[in-house]
Amino acid sequence: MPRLVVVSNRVPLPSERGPRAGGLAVALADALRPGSLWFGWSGKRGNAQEASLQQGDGVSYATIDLSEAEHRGFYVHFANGVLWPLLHFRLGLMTFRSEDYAAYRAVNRRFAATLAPLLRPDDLIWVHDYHLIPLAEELRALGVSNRIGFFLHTPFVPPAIMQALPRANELLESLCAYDVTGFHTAGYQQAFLDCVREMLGVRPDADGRFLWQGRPAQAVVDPIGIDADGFRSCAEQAAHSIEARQLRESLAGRALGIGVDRLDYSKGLLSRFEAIGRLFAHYPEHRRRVSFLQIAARSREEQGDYQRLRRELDRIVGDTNGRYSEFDWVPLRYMTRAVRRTTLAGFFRIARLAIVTPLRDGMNLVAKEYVAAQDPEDPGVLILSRFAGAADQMTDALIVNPFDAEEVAAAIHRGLTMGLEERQQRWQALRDAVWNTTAKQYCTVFLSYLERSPWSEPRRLRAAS
Ligand code: GDG
Repeated sequence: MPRLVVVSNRVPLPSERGPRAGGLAVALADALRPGSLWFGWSGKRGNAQEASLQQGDGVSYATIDLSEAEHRGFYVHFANGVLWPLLHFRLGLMTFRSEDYAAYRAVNRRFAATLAPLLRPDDLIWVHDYHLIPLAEELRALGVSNRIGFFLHTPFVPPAIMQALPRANELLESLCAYDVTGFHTAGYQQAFLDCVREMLGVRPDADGRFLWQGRPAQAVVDPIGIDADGFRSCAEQAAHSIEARQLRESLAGRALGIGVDRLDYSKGLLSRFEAIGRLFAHYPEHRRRVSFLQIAARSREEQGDYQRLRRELDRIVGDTNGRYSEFDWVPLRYMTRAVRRTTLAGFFRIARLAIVTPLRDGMNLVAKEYVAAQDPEDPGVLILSRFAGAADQMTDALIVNPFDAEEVAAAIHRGLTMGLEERQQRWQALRDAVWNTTAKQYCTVFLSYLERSPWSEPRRLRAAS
């Protein structure tokens, strides 16, 4: 069996797994068989040039530090200041500077130069996310001929948006250097194929395959999921934890509505809070009967857009609470600290509804975690943005337009007043969706595409296209 080499910008080192443990580490747990290698940034800033090695659970971790300048140009300015807003349809927040783009390409080149000597000829290489789009091209330039796959965790944008990015063609060409490129939804795959067709003149077939510079490439759909069984049993236990008991007591019999998101403009927190205000304005019967808890762990604090968002959120939370609070009831509890994953699972189980209303989101795992955590006898209601990738599969949620605060307020009202039978029916359908596309399946599907990629048979594909 070939060795799996995972590459991601940030490596979740076993020595430093804190309260945020989860995300990619959980999603890839099954694929990371003993002997696998995970390569990427250590999260530290420094000038050491060599990779530092660490072992944990049979997996090897090789990380490099980024210099201050690399961190600023590659990570803060280009990856998070250009690609993140672009891929979330927020062109107005995109600030392109050619020197940041140069830093982005240079860091990818450095990743490739440090990784290449660690590779074996039959390794399967799986690269994650928008920080590392040029990595395969850089590895190929060093003579690496292994199969290399790429998975994009964000949405992909149609040509009309992609064309706003200076040097967009170069980045599209870089993506074409991968054997397999994976997306969460058919819509993102289609947008990518439209871009390569219109902007690079490529002619993909019905299975998303095409030839690029004589090499076959394929765009595939592979929705990410969670360890649903694991999360369910975690939630069952955590519902009896001290934190869950304290939360329940503090509610004094009121319903709980929960939101859990990184503090990010893509997550739609401002319009969510606006909708909560409108709920109390238009449906006053819910005053004193429901409390909302928003956990919004701070992220990317070095970015001005995130600092501004935080100030705006502070203001709207203060405004909503000032307007509707009673001396013994606060409508909106808001914390910007991360909580432990088990605590979160227990909170999900207690919550009568979850509000997952990103303005754009590649998938959104919180929606899946909330469903997995529910008590089948008395499940809660999921309110889900139509612009989350998860909405493709979770069609039995209350699907809303997150830009429409009135519609979201009406959905919250509907969720809070929904009868047990409808809640159970909806939850059963959602449960099927969550258990049909688990983390394990996500890995199996991607790796089987990569293992089957026809890179050694270019002539056959050329004849077919
Ligand atoms: C990107 C894409 C795509 C959140 N707060 C805390 C905490 N979390 C956990 C959640 C969930 C994860 O973090 C967040 O995942 P999401 O999928 O919701 O969003 P992104 O971080 O933006 O992830 C997204 C994902 O990649 C995977 O492909 O779904 O669309 O944007 O697991 O529970 N965990 C803990 N404390 C917190 O305070 N422990």
